[in-house]
Amino acid sequence: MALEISDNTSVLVLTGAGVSAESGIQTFRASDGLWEKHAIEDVASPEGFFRDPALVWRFYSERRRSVSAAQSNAGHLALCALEEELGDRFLLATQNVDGLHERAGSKRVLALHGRLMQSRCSVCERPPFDDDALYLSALPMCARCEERGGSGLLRPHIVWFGEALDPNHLARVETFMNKAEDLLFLAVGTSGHVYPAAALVSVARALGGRSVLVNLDEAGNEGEFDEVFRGPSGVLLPSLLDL
Ligand code: BV8
Repeated sequence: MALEISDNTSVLVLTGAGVSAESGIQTFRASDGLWEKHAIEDVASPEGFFRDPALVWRFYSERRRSVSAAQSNAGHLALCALEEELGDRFLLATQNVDGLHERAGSKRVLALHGRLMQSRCSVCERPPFDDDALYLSALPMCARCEERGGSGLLRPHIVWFGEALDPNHLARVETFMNKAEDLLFLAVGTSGHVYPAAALVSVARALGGRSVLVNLDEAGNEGEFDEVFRGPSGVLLPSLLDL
């Protein structure tokens, strides 16, 4: 049942919350998912942040707390082993903000939707910085703005709905796919609802690439994939990647 990966195959992997589910991290759209308790627009949009920054910081602080206690799982490790084998014929674009791919050892990772363990200032152009602090009561303010006599609220370094993804990330994905002799697009643990990530399968197909989905339930863009393997990524990936 292993995927066909030959010496001229380039593998672009797109992961979503499902690949971290076996690490105990809640997904978004499951019945007990993260969005169940919070309306998306209230906690994952710039409007929601400016309306109630304390609520948003509580939401992201709770996620920082659970991610800090989490361990990478066999699905993360299988993708590390594939990267080891393929080198620059491997690229991992993740929608996850939990950093568990890097913690497992993945190097060639694009964090399309940002990083939970980084903050940035919502006012000045100070670059994002590592920050695993929990802000459950006082709102974090930017020290650099204060030095300049201003005031800037810190925000999680996350791409919220209605915000653009990093154009460099999208350019790297496009270049990788265009350069591939034999392209395999592998999506893992994503419901295929969020764009532009959910459109990558169509780009891969348009370039003549093969497309495979590994997912526990049916995904919104499932019909776009050549092959679908139903089940947990921590179980399926090691055998599909024949590691
Ligand atoms: C943008 C940060 C434009 C929050 C997130 C067309 C083109 C462009 C944009 C749009 C478009 N159509 C609509 C839009 C707007 C919007 C969008 O896509 N809306 C959707 C809801 C319709 N897109 C945007 O706003 C994007 N921005 O394009 O802006 C622009 C351009 C220029 C200038 C200005 C603006 C921004 C999108 C990013 C939003 N931020 N995250 C946070 O993480 O806190 S999205 C959020 O959803 C998470 O990042 C998450 O990763 C992502 C996708 O969810 P999934 O990862 O798929 O998780 P989900 O729970 O849904 O599914 C999990 C799956 O795993 C399930 O299917 C389950 O079966 C499976 N599973 C569970 N366990 C396992 C498993 N599988 C395997 N093994 C298991 N064990």
